[in-house]
Amino acid sequence: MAENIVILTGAGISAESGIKTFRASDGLWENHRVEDVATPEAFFRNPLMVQQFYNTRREQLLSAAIKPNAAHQALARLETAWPGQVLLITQNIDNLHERAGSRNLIHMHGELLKGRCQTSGGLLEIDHDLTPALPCPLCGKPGCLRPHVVWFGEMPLQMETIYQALARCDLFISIGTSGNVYPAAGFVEEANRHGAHTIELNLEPSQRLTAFAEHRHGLATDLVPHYVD
Ligand code: BJW
Repeated sequence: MAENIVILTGAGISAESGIKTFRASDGLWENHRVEDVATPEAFFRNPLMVQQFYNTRREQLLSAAIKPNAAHQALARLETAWPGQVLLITQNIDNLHERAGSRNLIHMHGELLKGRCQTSGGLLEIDHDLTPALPCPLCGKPGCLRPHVVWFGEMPLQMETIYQALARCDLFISIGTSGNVYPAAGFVEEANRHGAHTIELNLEPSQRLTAFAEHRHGLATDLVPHYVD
């Protein structure tokens, strides 16, 4: 029977498409660490600042310059060609995996091009700036529509499906993530526990390096097509 593959991606896979990673030396946003902006407390205290963080990133994602790269494309090819199951779990809120053609995809930290009504939980496609004064199209309350992203202290999305897939997988591949943020940083142990082969593909050794059976270091656009094809 064909092997089941689970792939976890992080900001490093989109770096060569022109999207900044979080923890690189130039990864600060207007001198704020992501840990200080991406929290429900920050949104409560200063919704304008947090909305601006996501407005800037949404505008960038929608610009013509940002496109899927060879690593996103290689993973989409793998999903089509592989006889077993390939589940792609991304921590990224950009849409570059789906634009490259990946379909069996979980956005565990949400999606930049969606907003969520805090009253009803309903989701909306968003291609414009959000501001605290804007009435929510779903419930009418000003400032109610928030970015559909998972902040620190919030539960990442589709965790049950993810843990079920990790329990069944034969191969776990982690690409372009620093291994600083849980629960994603713990997926390698879960895969190990269930007997999967585990491999890290990253620019540099991650925080979780020693948990992986195998690692390769370099640019995602080199490593991923080479590994997959
Ligand atoms: C390249 C490259 C190239 C560059 N090619 N590679 C203490 C211990 C353990 C846990 C906790 C703790 N205290 C608090 C926690 C929990 C907390 C947490 O992990 N905090 C840490 C800071 C310690 N986690 C949470 O709160 C999460 N929720 C939670 O735990 O709920 C409870 C729960 C319980 C039980 C089960 C399940 C849940 C929620 C985390 C939400 C994270 N949200 C963010 C922001 C929102 C989305 C957004 O704005 O985009 O998500 S934070 C930010 O970090 C973002 C990312 O998805 C995430 C991960 O970052 P990533 O992708 O790894 O990026 P970088 O920049 O760190 O790394 C990039 C890597 O790429 C680097 O290694 C480069 O070398 C490499 N690279 N160029 C290949 N060209």
